[in-house]
Amino acid sequence: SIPSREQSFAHERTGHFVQQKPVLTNPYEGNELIQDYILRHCPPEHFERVNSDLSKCGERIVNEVDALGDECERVQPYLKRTDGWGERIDEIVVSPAWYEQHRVSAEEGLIAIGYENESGSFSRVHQMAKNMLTGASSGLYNCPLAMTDGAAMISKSQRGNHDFLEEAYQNLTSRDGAQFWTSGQWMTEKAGGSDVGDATHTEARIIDDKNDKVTEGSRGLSMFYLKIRDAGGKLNGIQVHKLKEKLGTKQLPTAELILDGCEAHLVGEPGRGIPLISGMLTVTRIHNAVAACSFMRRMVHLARDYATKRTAFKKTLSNHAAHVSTLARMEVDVRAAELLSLEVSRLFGKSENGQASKTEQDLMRILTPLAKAQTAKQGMVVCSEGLECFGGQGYIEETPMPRLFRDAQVLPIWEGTSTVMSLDVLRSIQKSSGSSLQSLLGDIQKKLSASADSEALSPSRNKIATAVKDILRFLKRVETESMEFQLKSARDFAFSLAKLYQATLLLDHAAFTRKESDIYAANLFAKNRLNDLIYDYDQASIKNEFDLVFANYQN
Ligand code: UCC
Ligand code: FAD
Repeated sequence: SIPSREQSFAHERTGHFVQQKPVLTNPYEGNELIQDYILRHCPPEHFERVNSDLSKCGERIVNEVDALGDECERVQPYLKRTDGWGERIDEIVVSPAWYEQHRVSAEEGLIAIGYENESGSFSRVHQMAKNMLTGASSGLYNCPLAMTDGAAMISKSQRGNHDFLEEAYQNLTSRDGAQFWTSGQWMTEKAGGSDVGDATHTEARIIDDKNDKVTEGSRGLSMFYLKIRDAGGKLNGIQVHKLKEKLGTKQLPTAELILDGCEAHLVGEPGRGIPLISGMLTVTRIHNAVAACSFMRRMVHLARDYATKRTAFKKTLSNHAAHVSTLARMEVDVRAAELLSLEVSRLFGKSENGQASKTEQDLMRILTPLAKAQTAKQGMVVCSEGLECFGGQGYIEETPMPRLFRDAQVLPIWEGTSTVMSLDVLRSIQKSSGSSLQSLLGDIQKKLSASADSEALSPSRNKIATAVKDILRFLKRVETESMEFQLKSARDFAFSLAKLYQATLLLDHAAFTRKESDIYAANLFAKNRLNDLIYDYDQASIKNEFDLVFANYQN
């Protein structure tokens, strides 16, 4: 008889195994640190409103926003150069989900909260905490929102001098999706983005003015306000040269533009563009830190859930101490980043409302570049480690992990690279004749003393006290060194200060909550992260490092 198919062939069996997915749950309800921070700092009369707004937003993220964010990644923007008849239109086409993110952002008041000022100076914490929750689900809409916030802040402060900014201010801060505007921030030209003074080639001319002298360098830069389209809907002298192909941020169109015959209005004084835009950069750099927290927290949130669902070697990952230890280190880094970002937001709110003391203003100035640089680097590390926590699944494109990983990589680059931020830390110290640094060190001492009654926190306190002594010793020596030496050490110095301050915030937070997990987090961060502070070199290292890098280099 003829053998059956079953008997003749060996059949491959794929089995029925399907891995259970990690699930996103309400990101506010799942984040005790943000809740405790709000409990501590929110004026009691505003607490219920802020708390329930964040909780409701957390539900909306799970039920609506996160899926829109996924769609923004799937349906990416493209440039439509001409219409069907060949007329040049330079239209950047984005997904419907991108427009939905616009509506949601307006309705949730992701910009408006900072300007309605309902909770007074605490409104900025409320706003930034909300952006921290939504960011990872926003399909990178948090990028235009950051720049919108910067533009809203400038419009608010300058609208008394320029009538045309009133309309902008009203629209940039609207809660109505149809009225809400977003803004870009155009500083970088093809020649570069760090040294803006040298790299800017676009020239502005006053209409009918015959004087065409141009001032070179950053003293020749001014700020302008322009609308993208005229009343008839035509582009305002703007050509979209191309959309960039990027490693990440694929949801977000990034274009090279040519401004030719573009009508723009001068804002502020001619030649004062850099100092004026610096205020805007403060806002966008805080958003950058907030975005880093959002991406990291999402990785940890999903990795924690996955650890309870994925089994290897007969146990869930949550029962493998080595895996939990990896998660714990990520958790501590995220907490440190969240505390630093919330603290800068709190100081920013106080400073805007005229309630910041001199010390708080100093802190705000020096902590902004420190927070931008440090959280961006932490974001990359945590998103990379987080991806690995899912094993091969972390590498699968349809999951959120590759997107978070790619998008985190931009955070140290745009809004000023890590080195540019470190130089800004030095600028803040020099401009304040040392006062910003003294305020920072003074605040650390204050927080050390305030926690003195907690024996459980002594490991963290001792580590911080030793690191402060080392930094003071280094600063004493630096005074006698060359400018080149100071610039060389700026970056390591900035990261050391940032970690030191993060350790201090964790200590201070634990001293407030007295929760065992917070105490453990403070001690663990101090133990792991204050060990590798490197800022102490000698002058010879400049030449030694040059020789090391360029050994055998031939061009
Ligand atoms: O990348 C961009 C957008 C990306 C998307 C945004 C998303 C955000 C988060 C979303 C997450 C998903 S927009 C491009 C960003 N570009 C930058 O950040 C530029 C980086 N380069 C710098 O920051 C440089 O340090 C420059 C351009 C500021 C250097 O310019 P100068 O002119 O050489 O610097 P000076 O001479 O030191 O400073 C000129 C003046 C001084 O004031 P005066 O004239 O009164 O003495 C400085 O004190 O500007 C003042 N100044 C500042 N003031 C400079 N920096 C600051 C500051 N940070 N704060 C206050
Ligand atoms: P460079 O300045 O060439 O930096 C190269 C390296 O040199 C870096 O490691 C840097 O740290 C180092 N370096 C530079 N100066 C010094 C120094 N003095 N000492 C020591 N080291 C130094 N710009 C906008 O204006 N608007 C936008 O909307 C915008 N969107 C962007 C979107 C994306 C996805 C990206 C990637 C960039 C965007 N940018 C935008 C530009 C961005 O702000 C710049 O790329 C960034 O500021 C860095 O400038 P650069 O590319 O010229 O790098």
